[in-house]
Amino acid sequence: MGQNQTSTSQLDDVPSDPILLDPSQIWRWWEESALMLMETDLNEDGVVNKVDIDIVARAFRTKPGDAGRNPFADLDDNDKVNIIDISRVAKDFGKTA
Ligand SMILES: [Ca+2]
Ligand SMILES: [Ca+2]
Repeated sequence: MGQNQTSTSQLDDVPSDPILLDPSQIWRWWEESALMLMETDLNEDGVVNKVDIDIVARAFRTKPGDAGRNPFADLDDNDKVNIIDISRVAKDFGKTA
């Protein structure tokens, strides 16, 4: 009961009544979402998929200065490419810009 709310929106961050929103808020939200997408869309083809996971996987366990180091693969900027970075891409898997 009451659980049957398959709403049209999967965008939980967006207030249910967009008409009340200031347009600048919508833009800010949109820009933030786009930014998040770009972060895990490592080859910037507009979709987060296996290719992007491969990019992180290839840089796995690299540190700054290592061969194969890819700064973009270090998504949380802790100077290590590890499972946390891979899981970030995995979380966005299938998303499109
Ligand atoms: Ca991609
Ligand atoms: Ca990292």
